[in-house]
Amino acid sequence: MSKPIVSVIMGSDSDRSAMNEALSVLDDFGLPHETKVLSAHRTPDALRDHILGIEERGPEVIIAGAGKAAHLAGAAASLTVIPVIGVPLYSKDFGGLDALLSTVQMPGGVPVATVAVNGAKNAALLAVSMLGLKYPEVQQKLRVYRDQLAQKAASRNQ
Ligand code: RP5
Repeated sequence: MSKPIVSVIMGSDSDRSAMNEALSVLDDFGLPHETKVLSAHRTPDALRDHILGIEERGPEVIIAGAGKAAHLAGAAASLTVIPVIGVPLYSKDFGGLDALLSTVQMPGGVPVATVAVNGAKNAALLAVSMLGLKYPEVQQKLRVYRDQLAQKAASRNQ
């Protein structure tokens, strides 16, 4: 795998630190990814071009993180049939509840798989899980990861 297999987009440069958790998981699993700051509100044309080009570039899953009136994941989902995982991001006024509702409350027909507020790590793990259906080596790495999680939890009881 050398072409990007996951496309990670975020609404603002200020989202980078929260979204880095997703990039770090993708790196750990050896999944090539592309990253771009794109906004449903500030750069709608660039977002559209980016999403419409995705099938040609290679990504098979999109992770979209945004805060406040977080329409990025939904707007991306409206432009492609590739699965979109939305990451609602924390902001101080409403603690991320605004972004959670904006991301998760999609109208019937255009779903966004939404993780918890600031759940970029889980978004990447969900992408890994989806890709594992197609790539056995990825699924195997996920099994090992889960085994390690279980062992770590069990070791705390010893
Ligand atoms: C959203 O507004 C972004 O995803 C970000 O979480 C939030 C604030 O953006 P900035 O004003 O910091 O650029 O669109």
